Amino acid sequence: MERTLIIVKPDAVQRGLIGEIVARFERRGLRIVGMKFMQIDRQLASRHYAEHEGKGFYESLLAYITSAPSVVMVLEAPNAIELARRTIGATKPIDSPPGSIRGDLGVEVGRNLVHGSDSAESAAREIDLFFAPEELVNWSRDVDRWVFE
Ligand code: D4T
Repeated sequence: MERTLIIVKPDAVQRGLIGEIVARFERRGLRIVGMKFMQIDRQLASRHYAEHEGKGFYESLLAYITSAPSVVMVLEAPNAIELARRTIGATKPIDSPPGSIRGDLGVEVGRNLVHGSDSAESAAREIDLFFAPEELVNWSRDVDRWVFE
């Protein structure tokens, strides 16, 4: 089992797309083990995006992610990180195939709707950043044997 951190970003929340986006991960078969509605503050945003500090888009990235509430989730499945990345699409919506979240719903890189961890190291760091251990629920679904081999 692998875990990944997903952020349904402020543009998606403002556009009323929380349900649409969560449903795509749910339908695919990823198991939700944590979820909360929160407004990300600048300190948390700068820790999350530390690797981009100093880049040209850094300030607008922080302004965007802190501009309105987000939904933050931890999802679980075998290969959850790659599954979620492919469900999300490429960083730029224009490079994202139809069928992906960004390919179906997005236009610009600075309004790309959703974040997903890009490696096992990032996932561990990001999950720890956004969730206390007791906020994550270890459980199994009755349907799991029809989704996981
Ligand atoms: P996130 O991290 O938001 O899921 O996006 P990605 O994992 O797909 O892409 P990333 O880390 O390379 O970029 C983080 C974030 O910065 C924005 N961005 C990126 C931007 O506004 N302009 C740019 O040129 C790039 C490369 C979009 C996502």
